[in-house]
Amino acid sequence: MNLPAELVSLLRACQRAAALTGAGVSQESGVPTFRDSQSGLWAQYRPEDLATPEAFRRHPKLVWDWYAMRRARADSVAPNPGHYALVAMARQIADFTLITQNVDGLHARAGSPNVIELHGNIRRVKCFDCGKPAAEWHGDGQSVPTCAACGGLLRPDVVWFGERLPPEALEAAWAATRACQVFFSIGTSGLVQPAASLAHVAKEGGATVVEINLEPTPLTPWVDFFLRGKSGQILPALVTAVWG
Ligand code: BV8
Ligand code: ZN
Repeated sequence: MNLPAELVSLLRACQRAAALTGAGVSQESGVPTFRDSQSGLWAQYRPEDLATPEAFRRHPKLVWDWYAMRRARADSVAPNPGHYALVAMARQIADFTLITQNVDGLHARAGSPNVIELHGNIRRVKCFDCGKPAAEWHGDGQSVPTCAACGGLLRPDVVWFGERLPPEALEAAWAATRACQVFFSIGTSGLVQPAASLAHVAKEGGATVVEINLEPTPLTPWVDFFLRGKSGQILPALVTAVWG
């Protein structure tokens, strides 16, 4: 893979970097992206129509089951070489911050420390009414489990459309993005806000922006380097080219 020599030498000297990942980095692990057509039972639904508080209020069992299926799939797959390359990169760059939109927990399973999860984590469950986390729950398959503290319905601890991102995660992401010398946008279509604004914040802060994606996105015209291809192939090649 021919990687730009300028980027390789830039990364060798880099002290502060940030990376934002999207569903594309989990695609090679077997987790469908949002842009992929939903498979099977879910073919007739759009994620934007299920990942909302309104959808949960209207059809709690349908939404709960959709996440139960996605949680089971996340548990059944493994991190891919792209996840592991980001662990290696964090060991080489003094100040490296990994920010993800993904809720599958694969970065942590690959060994990335301190992942900033902008949109929560599908493995965590909390009460829709009182917000109390639920360490365990007993789904009988017929009804949505309820909160031990208040009897409210349990929900996945993810950020739905129309919901606020966790303020501390968003603040940490903005701070790392403003401070970095190199910003990676990896496997994301860059359509969902406010995550999609991070690359522009990095650019305004004078960082070099590197995009890794199978295809161009709305961000591509703005970036300094666009590495077209699979993140599971490009990231390991980049780590080898820069740090051996
Ligand atoms: C908020 C968790 C306000 C849940 C997610 C107009 C109308 C309505 C709303 C809005 C609007 N305009 C803006 C909004 C706000 C909305 C938004 O941005 N909507 C979009 C659709 C326009 N944003 C929100 O609602 C956010 N909250 O704004 O709150 C507020 C403020 C104060 C007080 C109260 C409220 C919340 C957004 C978070 C939503 N939750 N996920 C769940 O997972 O179920 S978003 C979810 O979708 C993901 O987390 C991710 O962020 C997004 C999918 O994006 P990607 O990760 O990029 O994945 P995608 O499939 O799109 O693309 C994959 C890419 O990978 C592709 O480019 C592909 O080419 C590439 N690829 C594929 N394979 C590979 C690859 N690349 C490399 N290698 C490969 N192998
Ligand atoms: Zn409760």
